[in-house]
Amino acid sequence: MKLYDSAMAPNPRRVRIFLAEKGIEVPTVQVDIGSAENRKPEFLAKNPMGGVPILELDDGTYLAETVAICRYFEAQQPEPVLMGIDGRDCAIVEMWNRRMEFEIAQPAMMSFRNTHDFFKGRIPQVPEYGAVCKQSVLKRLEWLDTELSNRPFIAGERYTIADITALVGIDFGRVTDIRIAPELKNLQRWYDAVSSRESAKA
Ligand SMILES: N[C@@H](CCC(=O)N[C@@H](CS)C(=O)NCC(=O)O)C(=O)O
Repeated sequence: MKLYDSAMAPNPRRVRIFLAEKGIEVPTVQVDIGSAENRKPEFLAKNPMGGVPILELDDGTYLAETVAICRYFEAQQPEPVLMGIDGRDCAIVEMWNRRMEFEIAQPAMMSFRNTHDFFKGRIPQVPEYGAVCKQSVLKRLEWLDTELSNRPFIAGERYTIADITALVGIDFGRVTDIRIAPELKNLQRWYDAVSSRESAKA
């Protein structure tokens, strides 16, 4: 088994944190997205979408999509449970993880992709869209602060994949100056707790 990883990129970090929480070690191959290695035919043969992470299984299967890779490891090693304990709980965790993807992590990445020199000439950039995404994340952080007034973690009483997605999205937002405003005390309390876990170093 091999994880195609990229040290600076947010989605691979989500998988690395997930693995660290489970105490699973997987050999990694660094993909240099700076030199667009992920857009070369050899990589596209593994993942036609051209994104990292990818997990190569021992039977030669390539799994792409961060959540699909996490789902694989959750099934292989359920403890500690990060994606829900029963049907109801799995649905709640999924609801929150999707919200963290769609409302925080994805727009933070879009803010970067549409405004940063890194992607100039690689993808069509619409800087105005990047600016809208940034403002949208900032509004959603205010909302998340109110949600976190009555529970320790994003999806409830336990740390889950939704916390990983939100943490990585917020950390990545720093590249385009997305920050937790000082008045968002609940969010800051949550951020301090999740970012001080050993797994956050992954
Ligand atoms: N939907 C995919 C997104 C994968 C993705 O976009 N990965 C980024 C890194 S965070 C990437 O490979 N970027 C380089 C590029 O698009 O050229 C997932 O959830 O894993």
